[in-house]
Formats: sequence, structure tokens, C-alpha cells
Amino acid sequence: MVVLTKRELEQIALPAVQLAAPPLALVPEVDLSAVEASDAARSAAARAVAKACEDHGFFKVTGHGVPAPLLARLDAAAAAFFALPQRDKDKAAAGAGGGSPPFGYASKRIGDNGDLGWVEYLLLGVTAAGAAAAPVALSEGAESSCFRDVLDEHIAAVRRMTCTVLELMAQGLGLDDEGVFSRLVLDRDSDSLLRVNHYPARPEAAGEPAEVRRRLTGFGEHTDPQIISVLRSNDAAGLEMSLRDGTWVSVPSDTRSFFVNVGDALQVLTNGRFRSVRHRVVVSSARPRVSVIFFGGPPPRQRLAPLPGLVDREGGRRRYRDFTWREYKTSAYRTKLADNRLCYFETTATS
Ligand code: GA4
Repeated sequence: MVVLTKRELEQIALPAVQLAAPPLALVPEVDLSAVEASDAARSAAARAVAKACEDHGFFKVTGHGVPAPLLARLDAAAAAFFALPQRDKDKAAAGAGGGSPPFGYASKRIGDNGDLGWVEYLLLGVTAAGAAAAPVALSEGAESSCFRDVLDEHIAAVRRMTCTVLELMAQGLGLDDEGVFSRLVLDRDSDSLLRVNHYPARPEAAGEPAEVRRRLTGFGEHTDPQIISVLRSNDAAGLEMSLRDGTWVSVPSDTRSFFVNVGDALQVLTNGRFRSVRHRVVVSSARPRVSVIFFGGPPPRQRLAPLPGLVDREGGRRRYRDFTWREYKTSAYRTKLADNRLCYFETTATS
């Protein structure tokens, strides 16, 4: 269970000026069910995907083909895992039977630089075959190995859908090579991750004013470093997105859909045309929120640079210098969660 001291509670509650709940987001929707059936439907979906990535950096996917019974099993298995006694969850922590930091089970701590959240989570690497590189503890015992199996099935299905979305992005950008993004995620060395978050219901017992307890930061504002993030949650809301003008909007939960957001690496590859969106999770629900996110990342050795075709369209203006994903990740893990990580890689940056 996530237990906060008074100091920690102060650190992760939103400041008073932000306490009002933000307005609901009008989330662009893309239906994937017809993309294989006709070229016209595929082009329409590709245009919608590209527009959503340019305007907002996020959208919702329906008709995704991930079976509803699999999602129900995932919900049940994740809830059962987080309901385990603390000592059992700790066995899945990095260092305790497999995995190395930052992988495994953790609570409150986000990254290495002192960020805290009202959250406990499992962070897992994804293997070349598209399965969870889980700590040993998740492979032992009947209950945990069943969790592991359902995670593997989920990863396989979501990775497939993610690649369809990445191909639509390339098509929507008018690129000749539609596999230019999906290949990076399918590469046998792809640095992809799966994160399972459990945001406990807001703590009623803490002796804090109700407004503070209602606006605890589950996961502070940040952009995702990878190419693409594909999220699904249970029916407890909490995800908030920052629009281009800086206002925050709250994303209504939808258990039947997936939410896609652009990550920093894709902002670079598209020379800033697609927007890596700042987002956060704010716990205001009396029910726990569970979210499962697939982060599609490139191989560590992969050079990231704006695609030449997209640079040409901007009159040759190149917004980011070349760097490898390994370099970017090393730099990102030195930052605090809310920092702007891309500014060190802009062509105007002095480094
Ligand atoms: C955000 C996206 C993923 O959850 C994550 C996070 C990672 C972590 O929790 O350890 C980071 C964060 C995320 C952004 C920058 C660094 C790394 C914490 C942090 C301060 C697993 C990821 O890859 O980047």
C-alpha cells in the first residue's frame, strides 16, 4: 500500500492555484477497424492520426482489435497483484530476484532524482520477441505466473497495434517509407517498456484539507522520452494533458479504447511537427486507478535525427541535432520528471 508522510503529501499535492479540476478534453478519435479493408479508410485514418499528433500530441484509438476478454483478464490480474501483501510485491522489486533498477516493483519513487507520486507500479522491459522481461518473482507461483502470461499477451497485441498506428503516422506525414517508425519498435534490440501503474484512491485518513487530498499528483507532469506511448486504464479517471496554450484538460477514461501519445523521440524524428505532449495523473477519485502503458522505444544504438524529407519541407531548417537513443536516455534519467529534456538537443542549444 502507498503510505505518505505529511512532508511527502505536501510535496505531491498540486499547488492551491491549480486545485480546481480542469475541463474535460475533446480527445480526437481514430477508428482502426476499417484500415485494412480499403485504401480510402486507411488514408482517412492516416490523415486523422497525423492531424491529432500535430495539433495535440495525443488521440484515442477505437476498433483496435485487442480482445475485450484479454483486457478484462489484465484488469483482474493487475488488481490482484497490487492487492498482494507488501512483502509479496517487494519480491518483484528490482534487485530482489531479477531485474535491475529502474525495473521491477516500486512505490512512490519516480526516477532517480527525488520525484514522488501517489502511485505504486511495475516497470518491465520488453524482450525482442515482444514479451515482458519480468523479475523472477513474477514468474514464480501460480498467481504471479498467470499475471506474467497475461502481460505477455497484452504486450504482443499492443505492440502489433502500435505498429499499425506508427505506419499510419508515416503515411499521414506523406513519407514514402511507411515502416520508418514501426521498424524501430520491432527491431530485436528495441528499448520498449511496459508500465503497470496503480494509483490508490485518495487517502481520506490523512489530516489534510479535502481540496488537497482530492488533488494528489499520482504522476507529476512530464513528457515521455520514447517514440510512442499506448495507454489503457480502468474506469477511474485521472489522466490530464497540457494543450498547446498551456491549459490542462482532463481525459475521460474509456476502458474500451487505447490512448496514444507522441514521445520526445518522435518529436525529433518529425523535426518538431508531431508534439511530445506534457501530461500528468492527478488522483481525485475515490476509486483506485490502474493503467497499463506500452512505451515503444528505439534500439540504444539508433541515431535519432529529423527525417530529411521533413526537414526539406521546412526549407531545410533542422530543429534537432543527431544523437543516439542511448545518449538521450542517459540524459533523460539525469533530469527531474517535469524538466524539458529535448532542449539540450535543439540545434540552437549550446552544449
Ligand atoms: C516517463 C515515461 C516512463 O514511465 C519512464 C519514466 C522514467 C521512470 O519513471 O523511471 C522517468 C520518466 C519516464 C521521464 C524522465 C526520467 C525517466 C523518470 C525520470 C525523471 C519509465 C520513462 O522511460 O521515462
